Amino acid sequence: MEKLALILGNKNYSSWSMRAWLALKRTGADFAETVIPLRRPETKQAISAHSPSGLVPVLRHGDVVVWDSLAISEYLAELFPEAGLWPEDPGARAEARAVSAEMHAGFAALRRALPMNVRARLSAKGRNGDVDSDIRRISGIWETCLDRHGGEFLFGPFTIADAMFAPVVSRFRTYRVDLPRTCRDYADAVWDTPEMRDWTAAAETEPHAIPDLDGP
Ligand SMILES: N[C@@H](CCC(=O)N[C@@H](CS)C(=O)NCC(=O)O)C(=O)O
Repeated sequence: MEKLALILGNKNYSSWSMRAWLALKRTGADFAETVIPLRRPETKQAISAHSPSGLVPVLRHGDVVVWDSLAISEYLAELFPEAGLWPEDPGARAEARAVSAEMHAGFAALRRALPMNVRARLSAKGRNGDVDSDIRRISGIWETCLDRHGGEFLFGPFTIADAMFAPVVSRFRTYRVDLPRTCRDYADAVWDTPEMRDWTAAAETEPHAIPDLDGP
């Protein structure tokens, strides 16, 4: 098989990159990774050398180029069926796709007010009613999935749906968001996966800071 290469933004700040990277790690496949620091003078040109949309993450696999986190995850699920990246049951799989799509397309208020910053602990300055309603909806999704399908993760074993919500898990830690008990346990389980630990360890020591996102 051609070697897989994933092009990412900073591990500390790039929430979309985290999703694709976690999905790829779960396949167990060998891959090369390139981190492009975001918000620097050379960023745009560096990303455009790989990505038709000018955004990361991008997966390259021979002639195939996939430049969106959810599309990358779908591609990996097809390439590595044995990795169980989606639930086996068609109904559960449809639900996992629905919550993943909801995360992919939604929660703009939360994203704006609580940007991902893995290594920081900050106060949530821009938290308002819209952010609270995003937090309630996300907690509701987690509770419903855990109740209907869960073991440790939303659909039992770790799937793409968990990778899609992993940056939210990090945001909730950074901004010390209070959660119902079940959601707290779920968030801890995601945070404690070996893949997430690898990612957060790399984020801790990454040299490139974005001062605007680091708070006062
Ligand atoms: N829908 C895209 C969104 C990707 C995205 O917005 N990526 C951000 C980084 S997290 C980016 O590339 N920004 C370009 C820049 O900051 O120059 C996906 O799911 O991959």
